[in-house]
Amino acid sequence: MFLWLLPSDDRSCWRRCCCLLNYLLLLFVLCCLWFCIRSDRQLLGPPRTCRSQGAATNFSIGSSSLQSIALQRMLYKKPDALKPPRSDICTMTPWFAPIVWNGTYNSDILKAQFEGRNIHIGLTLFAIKKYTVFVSTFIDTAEKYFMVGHKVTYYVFTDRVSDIPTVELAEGRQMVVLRVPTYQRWQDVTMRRMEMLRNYSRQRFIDEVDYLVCVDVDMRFSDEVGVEILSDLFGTLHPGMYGLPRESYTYERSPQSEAYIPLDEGDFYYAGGFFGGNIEEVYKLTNFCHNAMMTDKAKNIEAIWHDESYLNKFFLYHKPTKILSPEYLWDNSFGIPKFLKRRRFVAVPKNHNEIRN
Ligand code: 5GW
Ligand code: MN
Repeated sequence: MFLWLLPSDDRSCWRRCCCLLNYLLLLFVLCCLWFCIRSDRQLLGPPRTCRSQGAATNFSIGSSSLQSIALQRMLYKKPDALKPPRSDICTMTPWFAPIVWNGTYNSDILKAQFEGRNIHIGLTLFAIKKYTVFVSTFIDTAEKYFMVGHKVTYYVFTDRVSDIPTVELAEGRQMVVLRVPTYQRWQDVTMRRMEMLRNYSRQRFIDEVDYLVCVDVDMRFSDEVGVEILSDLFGTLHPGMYGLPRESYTYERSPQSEAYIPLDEGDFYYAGGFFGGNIEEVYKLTNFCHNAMMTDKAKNIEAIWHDESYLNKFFLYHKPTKILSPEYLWDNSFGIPKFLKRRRFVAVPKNHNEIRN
């Protein structure tokens, strides 16, 4: 209303100024709106940076749910970046797979990492023909030392279901007896394990367990075997061959065989009596071994150490993500070398003539 007090020229000038100011204000409001919408879109879009570590969070990607691990305050000896925990043995492969020896890991930290994951482990054993005599010692000692505190299912493959003893198991542990065919040739008895593990991995294990541990039955547990062994794919150093040059490993040396490994190749000699991993990896391993055996069989060939030879071929070109030291598969007939601080899983002496006929 003061405008009317001004001269007419000044009035129109003042109006123009007001108009300009209004336009500027409108532009400012529009800019603000545009920025708001833009930042809203960014918030709704996919996260651009990793979530901060430390807090326990559950989130989903596609259909699978991932869980991050939060550790509590713990007191333990600090690792030393300039000093390996042990210098008498090799603890790491050139493809960065740890080799599990006593004194190289802290089981409290590992236990805390696995806590809350509620993992379920399948332990597979074959007791065909007279090998059923080994089952009760195997299970009794496994109850004491194998994955104590975790969910465990023993899968006992046998042709003599009525010979399998009923054993009282700790809470969270169960036994499943699976009837399988008998093969006449003993070589087929050990080799066909791959086929059966392959089939059951696809048909059953994938729905029931997170990890499989596949072992010989003529064994006893005599010390802890826990989550330190678990990894996507693991094998075990053979107790008779860990220190030898590759040329003297008893790999299959005939180029006609699918298990053939040339003299200038090979990392370790892995034992047929202890391997495992997640179900997908165990499926790939057993499927490869069974198919390779069938290809050889069609040519009337059988690798020198049967399933073990094909296992070694697989591990050469599909390197395990973890390797167990011979602490996990020992035979007392090899004595007790100084570097062997624990014997966790040991062969039960058997009368070959008596048990194999
Ligand atoms: C029988 C005769 C000769 C070799 C093996 C067998 C045999 C093996 C058998 O009659 N029944 C049977 O269940 N097996 C399974 O194959 C067992 O799970 C056994 O632990 C595995 C490997 O055979 P081993 O333990 O006799 O082989 P080594 O090399 O450990 O002595
Ligand atoms: Mn054995």
